[in-house]
Amino acid sequence: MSAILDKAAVTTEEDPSNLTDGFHLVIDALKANDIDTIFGLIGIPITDLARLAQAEGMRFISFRHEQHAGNAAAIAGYMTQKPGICLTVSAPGFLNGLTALANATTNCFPMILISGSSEREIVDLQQGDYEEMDQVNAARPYAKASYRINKAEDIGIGVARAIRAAVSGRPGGVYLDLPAKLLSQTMDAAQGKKSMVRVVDPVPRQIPAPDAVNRAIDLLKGAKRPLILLGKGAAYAQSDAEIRAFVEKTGIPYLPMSMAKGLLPDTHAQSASACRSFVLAESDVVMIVGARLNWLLSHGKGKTWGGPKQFIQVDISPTEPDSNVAIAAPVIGDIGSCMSALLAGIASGFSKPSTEWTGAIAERKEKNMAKMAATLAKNPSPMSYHSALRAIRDVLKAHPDINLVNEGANALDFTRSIVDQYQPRKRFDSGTWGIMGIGMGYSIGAAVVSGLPVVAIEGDSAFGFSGMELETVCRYQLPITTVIFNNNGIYKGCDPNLNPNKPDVAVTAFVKGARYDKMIEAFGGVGYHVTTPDELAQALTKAIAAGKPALINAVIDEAAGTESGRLTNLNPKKGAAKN
Ligand code: ADP
Ligand code: TZD
Ligand code: MG
Repeated sequence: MSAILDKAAVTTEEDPSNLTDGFHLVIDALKANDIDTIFGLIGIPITDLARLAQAEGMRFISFRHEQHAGNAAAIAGYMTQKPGICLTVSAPGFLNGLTALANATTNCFPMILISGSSEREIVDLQQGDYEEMDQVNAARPYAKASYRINKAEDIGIGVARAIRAAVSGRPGGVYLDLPAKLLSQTMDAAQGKKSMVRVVDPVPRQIPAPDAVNRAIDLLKGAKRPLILLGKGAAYAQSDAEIRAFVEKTGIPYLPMSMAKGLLPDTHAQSASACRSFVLAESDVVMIVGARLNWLLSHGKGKTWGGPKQFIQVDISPTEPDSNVAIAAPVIGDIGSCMSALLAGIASGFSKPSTEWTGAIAERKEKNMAKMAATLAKNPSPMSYHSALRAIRDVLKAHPDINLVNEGANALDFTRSIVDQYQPRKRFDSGTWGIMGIGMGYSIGAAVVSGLPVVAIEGDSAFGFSGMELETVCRYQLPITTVIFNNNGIYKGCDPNLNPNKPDVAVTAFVKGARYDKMIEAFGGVGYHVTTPDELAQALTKAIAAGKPALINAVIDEAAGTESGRLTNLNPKKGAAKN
């Protein structure tokens, strides 16, 4: 046990029991703000900080790679509106965590990456310190804010500043740099206690302007073919009742973005998910709630969006409207306050959309769903994405509160469209970047924060980015079932090497018939190897019931996927040039 855990071991001329140090002050500052969990990976200079956190009653979830600790922190932030905390060592550990910090910022998830750093004097003169790096500046472009605390007496205010920066307004990632020297600095314990800051109202309500609300309602009232688009900002806002009331009282059809699935149950009569292209193209007024018109929505223009349209945008960020197309009615504020104001605005009367519009949607929906049902009913061998997902969908129907983590290309696209969500903030996926590697980090974060089971549906490539964290899953005995959609590679496992004279396999191909189920067995978890939908359903049912670490290796037809999944249009193809 380290000396730092023993306050009396801090030696000084004065009475040592009256002293505290940077280590204790950091933990006290986090605890003062009800932060009870740290995700991280230890080493110089933060090992004792992690030990102390544990000793002082916090949970420290210790990972095998910082990126996954960072992803766990980010998803914890998204689920709770409190910043998730990731703790790493200097330079390489910090950089490993930085991908997660940047991903959190991109997705508007609140998190704080805290890294230890080396001697300022040596780093700044570039004299070659152990793990030397100017971390504050390296983090700045990828974070909402980047701070360094240099004095023990500033730890309280520094941590408060980081928390407020992460969760207020549009949430995002914050970097907090703790030099080694700061951690061992001592100060009077009573003064230290006084320097602690509990952040008052860290997520302040932001009430929209009444004229902005009226403008939006007027536009909606004049619409012939209105549509509501719900994004993950709407899920994050935890204003589920207001959003549902607004959707149901107006009778306007809605489309959830992938992580907004479940905000209203996917089986809701007003969901237009089954005819997404139709409603995007045909709508005349679109109200966007907590979503951005980025690439995921074709930037609000082009063929996807069909004829002329007017947009209402409900968002906390005043600079989001007009980022891609003109927004006729921006409503700026937090979604809870905005939806309440909009609800009040329609209280005096709102005519539901015409049956011409809702009927056309219902007709298309029915047709598309019948077509999908026929595809899902097939039982090819080896399994297709569809037959495997039919089995998973049916099992998960009985577990509406399960956390679903999802990444891959085809494994992501098909799961999103086939597996229904019934509750808000239960689907966590590759998000705004389409990033691979969030699988085990998000799963661990979701399991730790919710105490509920997680099912991670992973492409075999996607899983590889974080696969070593299976050991972490097993070490903490988390109720996580990982399902690998094993098609022997990226997008497809059967592509040829275009050069017939070289022995290497194609750039997309992996070892054929890999047994990922054996990986989890190495750490004491339960592995399943399945080749049919029935076997998959049985294994998943058993694994969820057991509530213990499990991995199901589901063999999928290696020819079933398409390159880049749904994103074929973004993938530049070589032209006429030979090879
Ligand atoms: P999606 O990927 O689901 O389309 P995005 O991440 O692109 O969603 O958009 C989320 C949006 O939600 C961001 O523009 C962000 O500013 C906004 N947002 C986040 N939290 C809130 C909140 N509490 N109130 C209002 N808007 C929010
Ligand atoms: N690296 C990172 C960090 N993110 C990425 N998105 C990619 C690489 C590129 N990429 C995708 O966009 S999807 C994907 C990669 C490597 C993996 C697809 O293969 P999979 O899924 O096995 O996970 P399917 O089911 O075979 O399509
Ligand atoms: Mg694959």
